[in-house]
Amino acid sequence: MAVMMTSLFLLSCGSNPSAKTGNLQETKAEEDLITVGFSQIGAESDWRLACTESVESAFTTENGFNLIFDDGQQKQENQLKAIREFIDMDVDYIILDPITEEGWDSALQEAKEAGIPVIIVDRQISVKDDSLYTAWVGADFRTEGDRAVGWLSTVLASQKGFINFVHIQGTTGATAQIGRTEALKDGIVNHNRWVLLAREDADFVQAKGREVMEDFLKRYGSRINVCYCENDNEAYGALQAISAAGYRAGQDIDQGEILVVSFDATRQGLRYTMDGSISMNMECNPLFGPKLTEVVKALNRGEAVNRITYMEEQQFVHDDALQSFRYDGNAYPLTTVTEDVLAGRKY
Ligand code: GZL
Ligand code: ZN
Repeated sequence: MAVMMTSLFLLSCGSNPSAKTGNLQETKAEEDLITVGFSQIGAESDWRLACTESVESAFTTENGFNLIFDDGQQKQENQLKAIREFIDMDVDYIILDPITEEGWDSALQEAKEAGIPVIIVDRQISVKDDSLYTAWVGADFRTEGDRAVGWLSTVLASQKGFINFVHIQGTTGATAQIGRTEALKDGIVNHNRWVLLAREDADFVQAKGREVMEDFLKRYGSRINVCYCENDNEAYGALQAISAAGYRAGQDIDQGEILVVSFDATRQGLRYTMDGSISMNMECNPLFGPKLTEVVKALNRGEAVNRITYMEEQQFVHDDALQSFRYDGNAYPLTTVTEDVLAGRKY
């Protein structure tokens, strides 16, 4: 990151001697660009890569931006360091995707004192002074969880006995984890036959999802009826553990199948939802780029912007009872559905 920052620093501060004698028009064009520092969490999941790609393809020089990207490698201290480097570089705007909600007050206070507006994307932050950020664009994670639990409530309604859940959580303290976890906690309270066997943080990554599910299967084996994964990469890991232990993922829990639900609805996640390995997938839309450019350009024109902007999200269902794959009000027969129904989905 330091190397990339330094080269961009030279470029943007014009201390590179050739820039002085270079084509003035070009330097002028550079000065017209809106310089945006983007602190991204990391590259932990397919969803995250799609999020990064969306921002990078929207914040282009052709579109009037000079984007400085920093990969926080899943560590808050790296993100805090990037924010302070953006301040030193005197960027025009800072966009932050915060790994967890706490711990941003002092760095964002420094940005405020430097007169640099901050936009939060994806997950949320919890700060004492709400003026430390201007806008947030993201998903309503609690609603995502409630919609997942709502689907489970209908598909499990016919079950007579107790239904045993294992819960693979995302990064503790991330807004996505908080919303999706609280929804299941309430679901278990509201369904007297739902039982939680175990809950564990797998950091939204596949390897930990597999490790956690291997442990759950060792401890509970065929008692497990439902596996609630807080993102697709954890679900991929859980599916590996399920088949390696000789179990099957599916909706026929009376026959010992393990019903897996997930979040993100990435392309691979939807492939598993079509074949029934995942039974329900709640979309978490990562395509923030265009909305974020609108917010920055509006601010740059001195216009007010919405403080909160939610992304549109759909629920994808593998319906064994009706033998169909459903989303967006459409039902595709399981026997003939192909990936073509996902046309246009970029992630
Ligand atoms: C949700 C996002 C989560 C995704 C995971 O908006 O923060 O982080 O659900 C990603 O895939 O790692
Ligand atoms: Zn099926």
